[in-house]
Amino acid sequence: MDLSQEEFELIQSLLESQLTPFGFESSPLLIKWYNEQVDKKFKFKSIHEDSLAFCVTSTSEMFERGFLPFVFESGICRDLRNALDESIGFYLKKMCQDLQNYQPIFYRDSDLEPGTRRPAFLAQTAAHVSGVAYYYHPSEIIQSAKREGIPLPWSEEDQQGRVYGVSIHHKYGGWFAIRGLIILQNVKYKSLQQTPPPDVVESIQLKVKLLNDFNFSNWKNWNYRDIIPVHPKMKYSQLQRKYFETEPKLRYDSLHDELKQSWLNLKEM
Ligand code: B12
Repeated sequence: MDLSQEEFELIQSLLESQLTPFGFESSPLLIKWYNEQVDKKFKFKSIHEDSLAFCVTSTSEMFERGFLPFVFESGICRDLRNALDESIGFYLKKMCQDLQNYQPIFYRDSDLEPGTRRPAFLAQTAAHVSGVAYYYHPSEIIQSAKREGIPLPWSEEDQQGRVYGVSIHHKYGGWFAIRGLIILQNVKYKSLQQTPPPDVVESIQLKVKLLNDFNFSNWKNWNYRDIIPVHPKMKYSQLQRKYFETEPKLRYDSLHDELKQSWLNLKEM
C-alpha cells in the first residue's frame, strides 16, 4: 500500500508512544537508502526498495525504564544471562503487534542472517541513512588523515587487525545503542525525505581520536562516547556501566541484588 502523509504520521506517533516510555527512539528510512550503501551480500533483496522501515535506538534511559522492568516485572525472561537481547526482542515484538496491518518484521542488532554468520542488518548504516547518527567509517577518515599529513596514533600492525567504524549521535554522543530495524513490508512511502545525520565530530584530528578510542583504547573506559560534550543526564548510570563491563555470563549472578534494588527504588519514585 502507498501511504498518505496522515497515515505515516499516525505510524510515527504510535511508535513514539509505545517506545519512548521504555527509553527507545525510532527514525524512518527507505530500504533503498540502506541497500545503496551496503555490499550485495548485506542488501535486503526480497523487500521492495520503497518499503518503509524504522531504525530503533536506545537512549541511556532504556536500562532503567525498559530493561529492569522487563527482568523483574514481566515474568517472561527465560534466560537471565541473555536478558538484554530478550528485552529488546520483547519491545520490538510488542511494537510489531500494533502494526500488524503493515506486515512488519523486525531484526535485533544481535540477530544473524539465517544460515550465515552475517548480521541480519548493519546497524550503523541503518542509523546513518535514517539520519539518527553519523557513521564515522574508517576508510574515509584514514584517507583524509593521510592526505592532510595527520599522523595515525595506531601502528600498521594494529591496523592489520582492522579498524572498526563508530556512530555518533548529535545529542547523545556515543551514549546510545542501535537496537533494531522494523520493516513494514507492505508499506511504500516514496515521498519520505532523507535527512543526513549531523557530522558533529568536526575535525579530522578528532575523528582519528574517535577511531582510536573506539578500537584501541579499552572500550570499557567509555572515552569514545564523550567525543562531543554530552549532558550528564544523558549518560549511562553507574549501574548500567557496571552491567555492560561485566562479562555477559556473569552479569546476572554477580549483579542481581544491585539490579533488583535499583528497580525497587525506581518503582517507589
Ligand atoms: C560484529 C560486531 C562486533 C565485532 C566486530 C566489529 C565490526 N564492526 O565488524 C566485535 C566483537 C569486535 C565488536 C566489538 C565492539 N562492538 Co560491535 N558490533 C558488531 C555487529 C553485531 C556487526 C558489525 C559488522 O559485522 N559489520 C560488518 C561490516 C562489514 O560493516 P561495515 O564495516 O559497517 O561496512 C559496511 C557498511 O557500513 C557499508 N559502508 C561502507 N562505507 C560506508 C560509509 C558510510 C557513511 C555508510 C553509511 C556505510 C558504509 O559497506 C560495508 C559492507 O557492505 C554490530 C551490530 C550490527 N548488527 O550491525 C555491533 C556494533 C557495531 N558494535 C557496537 C559496540 C558498541 C561494540 C563495542 C564497544 C562493545 C560493545 N558491544 O559495547 C566493541 C568495540 C570495538 C572494539 N574495540 O572491540 C555498536 C556500535 C555503536 C556505535 N556507536 O557505533 C554496534 C552497532 C551494536 C549496537 N547495539 O549499537 N562488535
